Amino acid sequence: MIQEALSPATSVAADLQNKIRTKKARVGVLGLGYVGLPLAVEFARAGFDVVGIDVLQAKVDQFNAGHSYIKDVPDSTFAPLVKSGKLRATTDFSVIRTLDTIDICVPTPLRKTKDPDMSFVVAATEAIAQHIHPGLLVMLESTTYPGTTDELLLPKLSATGLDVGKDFFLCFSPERVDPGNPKFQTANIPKVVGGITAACTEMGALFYKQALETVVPVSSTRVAEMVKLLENTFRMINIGLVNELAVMSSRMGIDVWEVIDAAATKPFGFMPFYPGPGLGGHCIPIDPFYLSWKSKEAGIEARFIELAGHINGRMPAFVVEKIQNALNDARKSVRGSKVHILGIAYKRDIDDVRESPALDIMMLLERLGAKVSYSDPFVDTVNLNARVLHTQDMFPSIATADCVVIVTDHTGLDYEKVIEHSKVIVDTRNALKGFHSPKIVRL
Ligand code: SAJ
Repeated sequence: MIQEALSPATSVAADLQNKIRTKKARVGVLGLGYVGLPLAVEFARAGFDVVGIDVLQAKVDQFNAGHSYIKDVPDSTFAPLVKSGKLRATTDFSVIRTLDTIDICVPTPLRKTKDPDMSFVVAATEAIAQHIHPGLLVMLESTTYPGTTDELLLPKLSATGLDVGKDFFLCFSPERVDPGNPKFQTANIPKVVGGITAACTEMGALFYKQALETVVPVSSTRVAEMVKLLENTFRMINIGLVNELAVMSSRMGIDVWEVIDAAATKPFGFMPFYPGPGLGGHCIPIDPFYLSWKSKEAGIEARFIELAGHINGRMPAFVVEKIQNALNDARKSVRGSKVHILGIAYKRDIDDVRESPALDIMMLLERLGAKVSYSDPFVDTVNLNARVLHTQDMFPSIATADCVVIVTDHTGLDYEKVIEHSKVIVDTRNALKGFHSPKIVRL
């Protein structure tokens, strides 16, 4: 039981535990994006008073007007919580003085030089240090390199004179939000949590248990930080493997999609990944480089990650090569040809274009002199080479294009009609699985 684990001297801990158990703890979430907003909602739904903190006044205003800007949280859930007063937002960080817990859910992007940009985490930590008080539970959720919590956050928070594990509690708990996932959302995704001390871990686990279905305590913040990096590096490496297999199979005249489908019949010891035009999103192409950056500091070269990054990074060029060959077979040069891209979001059925390989493909095509256009039902406009492109009506664009390229396989498109109206179509996602036509060029 938690009680035995804490010495009587930590009445601060006992008091905080009690507030958490009785749901009287005042919960804070710093950073109201696709991680923070759903987390705030879960704790408000569990009965806590929750304050969201964000630096963007526009976000705070929308939040307080009861409008959820996160697709996974419908207004029908969100608005009543705001209306009831259980959920509110502010840009005023001094509210931290009144809080009992605070979750940091701010971005951890990569700089162009592929090293971590910790500026958002540092700013959040410094704000918390400014308003910290005895009895505060601090949890970092942003994906980061192992060592961040103990090397970056702990010194800043301890410099206030408070003792970690006694006066305040500090944990890392990786966010595992998968935007748009119909089956797994914040409440039912198992929650890993590791603290600086055992008392911290137990406090963090007690906290998350109040609102989330499954909590997985681990022995330290570094273990918890590494868990998330393993999860996403696993994906990135395996996607790199099948992308390399796709390039090999293309040269050997083998249908890589058929190979993977047949391998996936193995009922154990195999998990299918699929080749594609490259790696997009704000997790998979980014997170593994947090690990390789940190491992370099430990004198170890993360060769798997670097190699997979190279292979995945080359896929847009491989797709353009396929397009060039398809046009060549039609006795057309890329220069002057009209190439129409179907789908530019980084994965199907979402509107996010961050790191999308479609943008790389379009830039490469323009550099070769092609006239590029796109249709994407989820993405109205996109910035390309300092220009704003708008999504075009699909079928009129396809009819006049010299080559159509499926880069994102959004569901619900009439692919049979797409084939019918295309002169030639490069399919980078096997969206045309089961269709047979000489017009189709598969990855
Ligand atoms: N991709 C492939 N082949 C695959 C799978 C993905 O080329 O077999 C591409 C996608 O098209 C996309 C990129 O990789 O461009 C990333 O796709 P993803 O399916 O990994 O989706 P993400 O980036 O939204 O990853 C998130 C992650 N969630 C968190 O970090 C909390 C990841 O851990 C999830 O496993 C993933 O969603 C998921 O399963 O959907």
